[in-house]
Amino acid sequence: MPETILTLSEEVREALAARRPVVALESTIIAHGLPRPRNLAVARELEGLVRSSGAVPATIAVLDGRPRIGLSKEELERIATDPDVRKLGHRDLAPALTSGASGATTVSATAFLAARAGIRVFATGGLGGVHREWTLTQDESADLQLLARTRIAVVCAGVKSILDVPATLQRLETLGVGVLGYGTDRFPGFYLASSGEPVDWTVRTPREVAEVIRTQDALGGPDVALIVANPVPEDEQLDPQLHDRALAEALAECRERGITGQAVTPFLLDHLMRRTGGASLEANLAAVRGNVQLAALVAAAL
Ligand code: PSU
Ligand code: MN
Repeated sequence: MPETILTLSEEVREALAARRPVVALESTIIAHGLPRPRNLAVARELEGLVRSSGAVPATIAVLDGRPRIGLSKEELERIATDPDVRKLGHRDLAPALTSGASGATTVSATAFLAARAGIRVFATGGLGGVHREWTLTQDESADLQLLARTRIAVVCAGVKSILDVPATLQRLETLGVGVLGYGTDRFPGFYLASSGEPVDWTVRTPREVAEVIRTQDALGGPDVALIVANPVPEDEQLDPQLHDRALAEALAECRERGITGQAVTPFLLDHLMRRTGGASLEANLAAVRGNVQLAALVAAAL
């Protein structure tokens, strides 16, 4: 993609040219996944954690119709505070660019743009996936299909527990997306250290993850993502019983209010946060912090 379409910050461009470690970060979690004004503090904190772990952060968003890879302080602030910032999946990019819109990028749009910019490692909280009641709504996040066509390693705490986790794991298998458990043989449960579902492959160090990425590159074959599933530390997870209660309520309310489409994920995340007295937010943040740090170490090991 020509640079006239993709705008890299000077820092990111220099780091990539010098083959220094770079970690892509998504912006939907900032604009639509976290409450204000905490979201801006978190956005800055995550960039700081990437730096202190030895890599350059590249937060990705679309501003005034231009995809930005790496944001200035002011641009990050805009994403966190401007109420008109939209939520952009990868299918939204062309119309957003054409109309000069501004938007935060989801996992699908971020992974797409990061790969175009030549970034190999991406950190987020939890991936989108197959929603519960999929048979009624056909709601499956575009994250999965995009990751099935994009060569990038995504460090995440599993998929959001608001989803149908076994169905999502099955879909990842069907799509041929590799999943590594980091220090665990259980797939993480986003707010919870474990979803209870098994993973087939366990790795224990950033170097091992980097070796799998290198082997994938050496092997060639279709461009496909590698998911590095990194659990939230058990002492920082949400109380599992509180989680199950609050989630059942949130799902019921979502159904009663007839919320659909892009609004579903932000609604459920926000409802859970209020219902758990903020505890789900703390677990979410603990997971994301761990992920950005691990992603930086993996990028450095690469
Ligand atoms: N993880 C979080 N908070 C979020 C998201 C993920 O901790 O807000 C966002 C990601 O950007 C992900 C999106 O790509 O939710 C999925 O939304 P949907 O289900 O509408 O595809
Ligand atoms: Mn959806």
